[in-house]
Amino acid sequence: MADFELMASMMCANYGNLEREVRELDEGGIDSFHIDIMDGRYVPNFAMSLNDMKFIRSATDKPLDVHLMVEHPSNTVELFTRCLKEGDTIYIHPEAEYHPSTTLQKIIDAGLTPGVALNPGTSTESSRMLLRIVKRVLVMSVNPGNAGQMFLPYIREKYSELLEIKDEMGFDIYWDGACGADKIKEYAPLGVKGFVLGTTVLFGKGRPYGETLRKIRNLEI
Ligand code: S6P
Ligand code: MG
Repeated sequence: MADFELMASMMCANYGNLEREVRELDEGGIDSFHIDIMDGRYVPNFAMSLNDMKFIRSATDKPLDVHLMVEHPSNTVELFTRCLKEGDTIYIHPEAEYHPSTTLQKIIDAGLTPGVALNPGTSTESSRMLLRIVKRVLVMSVNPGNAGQMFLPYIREKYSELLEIKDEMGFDIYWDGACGADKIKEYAPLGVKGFVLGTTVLFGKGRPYGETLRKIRNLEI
């Protein structure tokens, strides 16, 4: 089995004690923290804030994986880049931007890892040129905006297309949305590099995070 990364979808965490959540995930072996930023315009929801992100950045040394679901991220991306460090990633949605490659360049110039997030309805072809610039492609398996949604099976075709071209174009593929152990078992061996874990498998299960993460890594659930 190929190595794969597990990232925690922090919008699903218990905000009654965010510090404890970060510590338990960190000590439990999470690889990185996925931060969903929503503006109520690009998606019909508000999720985490810049302040939540800053707090998590200060509470762990592990990488942050920042998913910007905002209109025109070029207007605000520096608010995020200046709080992050090398090894952290920022994803933008190409259709939320007039000039996505300019915004990606800002992320690169800040010394961070650039990524694009592709919605279920966004084709590989429409973002093809950007795939040469980015290091990571976050493939949405649900429409952006909420946790706890159903997996959309038609996105399987996009995974197949991206797996074909990832090595030549130089990016890694990450899974976001409705990710269960079944998807990891199927897609990690095919070359999907990392998986965002939310309510489907990690949060709200009444089980210590470390135990869930160990079982997923050992493919026991
Ligand atoms: C959705 C967001 C995702 C969710 C994740 C939650 O807009 O980008 O990162 O937080 O999908 O996981 P689950 O297992 O509840 O779908
Ligand atoms: Mg996300």
